[in-house]
Amino acid sequence: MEKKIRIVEGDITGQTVDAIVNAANTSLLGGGGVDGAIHRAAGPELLQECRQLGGCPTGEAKATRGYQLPAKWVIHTVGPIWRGGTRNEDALLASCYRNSFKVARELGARSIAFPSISTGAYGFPLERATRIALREARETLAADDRIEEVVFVCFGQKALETYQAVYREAFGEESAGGSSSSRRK
Ligand code: AR6
Repeated sequence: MEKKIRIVEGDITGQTVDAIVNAANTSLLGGGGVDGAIHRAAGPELLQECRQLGGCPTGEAKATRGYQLPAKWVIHTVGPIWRGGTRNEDALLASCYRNSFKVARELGARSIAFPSISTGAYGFPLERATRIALREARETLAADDRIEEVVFVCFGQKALETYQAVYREAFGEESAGGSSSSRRK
């Protein structure tokens, strides 16, 4: 089961998977960070489709097509803004992962790549977020045979090392996937 989780360093827009997850905001109309990168790589049709979705509450997820991305779908989720940990941030972040997996199942996606939701502009502590991400992936993979591969795309060395360390702690072994992504555009 654990072998279905891969940890790679790189840019999520180059990932060859069925669906990539976007760390968006409640407007779903684009932004900076990974959201900006995904919109640039997918092309303007992505924004056109996002305009039809009417936004998305924190912790939920909505899908669009991937347009010029190698991924067929983009699952847009909205992570919590970190406010010190007292505003239900952990549960909301877990809900982003859970709802993204739920949407992936509905789409029939077998492989899905995640960025580190909320850990950039939204300020969620990286290690704490990584524990939640890996726990949710593990639980989904244990309960669901249809999702075959979950890729965590780490943007930079610090994120990569954090994911690998939390993975070792949780699973007691090295993760599959190596230390650099050959799928970068
Ligand atoms: N591929 C993979 N990961 C990336 C990429 C990329 N191309 N670019 C950045 N990251 P952030 P948030 C990492 O700020 O914290 C946007 O403006 C980055 O290093 O993109 O959820 C939205 O519109 C970090 O680890 O998202 C919202 O307003 C992670 O992606 C707001 O930012 C998430 O950082 C959402 O903030």
